[in-house]
Amino acid sequence: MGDQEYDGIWFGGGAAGRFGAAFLKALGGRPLIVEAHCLGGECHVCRCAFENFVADQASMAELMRRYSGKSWYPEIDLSNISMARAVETYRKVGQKAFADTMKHQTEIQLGIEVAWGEGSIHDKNTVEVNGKIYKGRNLVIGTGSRPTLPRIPGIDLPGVMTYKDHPEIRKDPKKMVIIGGGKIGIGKAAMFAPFNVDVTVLEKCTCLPNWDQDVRQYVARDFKRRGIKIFEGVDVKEIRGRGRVEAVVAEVDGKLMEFPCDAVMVSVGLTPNSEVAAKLGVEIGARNEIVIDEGCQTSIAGVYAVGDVAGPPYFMAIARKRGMIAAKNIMGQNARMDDTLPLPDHIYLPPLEATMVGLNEEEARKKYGDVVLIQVPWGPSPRNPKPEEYVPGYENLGLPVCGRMHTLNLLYYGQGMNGLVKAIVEPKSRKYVGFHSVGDGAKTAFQYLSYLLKIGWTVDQMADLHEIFLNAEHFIQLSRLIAGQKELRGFAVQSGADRG
Ligand code: COM
Repeated sequence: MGDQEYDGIWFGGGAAGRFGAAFLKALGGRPLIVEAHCLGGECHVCRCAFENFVADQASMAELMRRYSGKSWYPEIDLSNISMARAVETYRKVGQKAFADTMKHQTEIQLGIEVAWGEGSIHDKNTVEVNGKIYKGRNLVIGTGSRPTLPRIPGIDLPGVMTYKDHPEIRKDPKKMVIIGGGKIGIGKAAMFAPFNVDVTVLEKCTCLPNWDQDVRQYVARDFKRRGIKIFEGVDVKEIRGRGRVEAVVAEVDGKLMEFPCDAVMVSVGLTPNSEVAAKLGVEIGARNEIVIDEGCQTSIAGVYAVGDVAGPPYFMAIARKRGMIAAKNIMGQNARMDDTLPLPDHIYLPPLEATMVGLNEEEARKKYGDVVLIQVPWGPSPRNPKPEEYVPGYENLGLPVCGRMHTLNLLYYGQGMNGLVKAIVEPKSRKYVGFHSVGDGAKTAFQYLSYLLKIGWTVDQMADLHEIFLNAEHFIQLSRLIAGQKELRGFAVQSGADRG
């Protein structure tokens, strides 16, 4: 290897490129990152970090609305709250601060070389940036993905946006239509609604199709209560407007309907940015992704693809892990993606959030027949509970959400606003097969629950852990309540009732 040659040129300094390059360096290799905009990719600009910020602001707004004038809270006037002002704060400080951190961490702390500028790939060993040629033994493409834009008339009208435009909002929408009820669309609906935005979600098939039925039902009820409308089985025909979006026209139950709006958020999926690699002749798949093997190697030796550009799952952890795997392989190891580790998933539902890992109940019943549910709330709900009212005789209804602010959800006891906890267990082996939660703060636990699923963690092992009570997900204490059962049947066997 010549002096000027890198072990790996990472084309794109997003999550996959940054973590991959860091790993390569840690293994003794010499990486170069080529990046035009900012290290860390879209995360802090308009995705994970940004969404986390917005969801947090939306949670505050929603809780203020709920608590206004109740218990010890004063009446709070929310008529002037503004999503545009919230994102302005992020734009002014958050985006820049995160960008600085990424730059400092990468270039100074880790000493990784970065060629700043729009690069072009000449061949698999040669990249040009600002007229300078860089040579590498390996090329790693990590150019990310972009929101998929369906071919609908009017898609280019001002006022039509995607997640990328969310931080750029300068004026609050009044009526927003969200096209697509996946995790991004549902999350955006829950983020905009607390800011006095009238939100309608139009979904072609079913919202959140892979999620557990109880979580989906929770979201449906919660949205209904909050006035967020959901239409499923909808075929969007057109976005209408003279010079700016004014309505979405869609076929619903065989009838054409018009949904007036002043903003449209399109969230129908992601398309990998693979065009940059086309001239190398790497295989491109049906989703426009660069096809890779389990070692992140493309169809051409010495060319790797990492992160979203290599197709789903589009998940930060996968992007970073793909980067790490490519780095190991460049350094002569034989690293493979471990697909035995279940991938958790998460949706922002301010003031709460939903998290899952493993099988949902339907999948678990299909696979194992009978399953045991460790679940709260569990059993019937009171008919017409009123705020600030205790309804006697209903166990568990106030339990799931025990985060700091949410303890005041006691005001809404029995009203189905406190989230849910659900673990699914295969009774013969006593092993968990899935965990689900709607709550606040539980996602941290799911990072580790994923590994417990992989190693076949049992109810009995869970009952041996040390919970820090009160906690965000309750799996330890709820499991302990039934772990003594010789033949595992859940709560029903103890109460004598069969309500599970
Ligand atoms: C986080 C992006 S903002 S990265 O994964 O740390 O590069």
